[in-house]
Amino acid sequence: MSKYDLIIRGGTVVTAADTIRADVAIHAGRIVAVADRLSGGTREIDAGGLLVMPGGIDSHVHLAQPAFGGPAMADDFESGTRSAIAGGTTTILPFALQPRGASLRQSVLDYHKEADGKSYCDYGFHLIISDPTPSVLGQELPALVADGYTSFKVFMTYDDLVLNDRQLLEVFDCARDCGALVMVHCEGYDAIRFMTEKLERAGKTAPYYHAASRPASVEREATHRAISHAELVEVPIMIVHVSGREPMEQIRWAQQKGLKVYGETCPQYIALTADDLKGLNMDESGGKYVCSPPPRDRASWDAIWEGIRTGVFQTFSSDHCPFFYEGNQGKLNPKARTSFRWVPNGIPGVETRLQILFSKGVVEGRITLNDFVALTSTNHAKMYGLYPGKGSIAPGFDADIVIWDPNRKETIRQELMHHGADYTPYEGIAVTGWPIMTILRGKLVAEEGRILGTPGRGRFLKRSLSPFAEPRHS
Ligand code: DUC
Ligand code: ZN
Ligand code: ZN
Repeated sequence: MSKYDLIIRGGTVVTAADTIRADVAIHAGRIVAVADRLSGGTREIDAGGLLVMPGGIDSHVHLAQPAFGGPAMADDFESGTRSAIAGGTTTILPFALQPRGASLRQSVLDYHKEADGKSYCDYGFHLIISDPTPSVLGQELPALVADGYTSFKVFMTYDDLVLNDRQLLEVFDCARDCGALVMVHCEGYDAIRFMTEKLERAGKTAPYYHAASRPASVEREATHRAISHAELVEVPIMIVHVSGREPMEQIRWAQQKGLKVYGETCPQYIALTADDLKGLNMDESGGKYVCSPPPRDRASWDAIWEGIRTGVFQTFSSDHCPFFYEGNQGKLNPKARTSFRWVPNGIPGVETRLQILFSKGVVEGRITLNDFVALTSTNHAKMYGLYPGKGSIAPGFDADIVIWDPNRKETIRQELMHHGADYTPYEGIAVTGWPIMTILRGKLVAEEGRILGTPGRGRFLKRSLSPFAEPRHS
């Protein structure tokens, strides 16, 4: 009988720390050996000339979420996780959103129903707290954190989600008490409302004005406010989807003060600009790029790279939040044509996250291979209570692996995608570096765009408390 189920032979194994030529042996879904020359596998994969990296972990994904005030999402758990594995990602952390007035526990159960039996990759849930009542903060949230939902997101904007300052403080305080990590969407509600109404009064309703309605100052102000509240309560926070210099500098300032403030950024902030929202002659095709915070400009790309290179950002996530472009559920729905404010807010990206960072980061010489692994996998596992177990290639870790061709040139296009959306906002972007095989707990689940896994193979992950959520003074 063979000693191992699978040996990945002859590749270059890359972790957040090391780059080595080695074979990887897998047994019963786990990595059991990484060594110069291994033998005794039932099956072998020749990875000569290829990189062998931890499968991507995408800690910011929205699936089957009743839209930010609008139509149904383009991805359920089946299509969204299919897209993830096709792109080399083996674990995602989507959100379980609490609608106002609803029980948090019931909301979590509802999302489990959406995901159970449908997922191609492993998944956990962050919570979204929209209604921090005394019973939510006193009972439901601490119980859910104890049950393995150890992080949650709060919003400083959107009619249905926004928390006021007092509520933010209450929620931060609760997170501190139960050891959860808080993710904060930093854009100021009142400023956006003010700008939106002013633009609409001036007839400026095309998708492009979405960006004008929430400029960098709005994100900077909210970032600073969130940091100040977190400082008051002495709770660590993660500022998600940072779009450019001004919020990046707020996070850096906080980190230099010694506060536990972390940062996440996303492909749209190094690959898209607000000009994409103009579409052709300011027509509705700009709606394809409507997401929040909006993409800014090329100088912002440079600021994001500065933040990535200097360690201001720990995670690079997709913020996959897919909507159709065409049709009544899409970005072109009749109401959305009346004003940018009704365009469903979000873009797909779980399948193209790795390629964009690899190409613009590693191939263009901005980051190392090890940085790439840290930013796309290891740091997500560490930040959100999945480490050890996920996020590296070493004995004892789940055999979640992407085998990657660093030289393969491709152009991102919709026909290559496996998501439910009818477009990709990254259409036409040329990249170098592409996933060849995706392995989930030892099983080959995607190869060269072909899906070999099955829905339901992905497991729910109960997560530990994050060491990054421990208060500074504890
Ligand atoms: N925030 C997200 O995290 N995703 C999509 C839209 C938004 O506002
Ligand atoms: Zn957000
Ligand atoms: Zn998001």
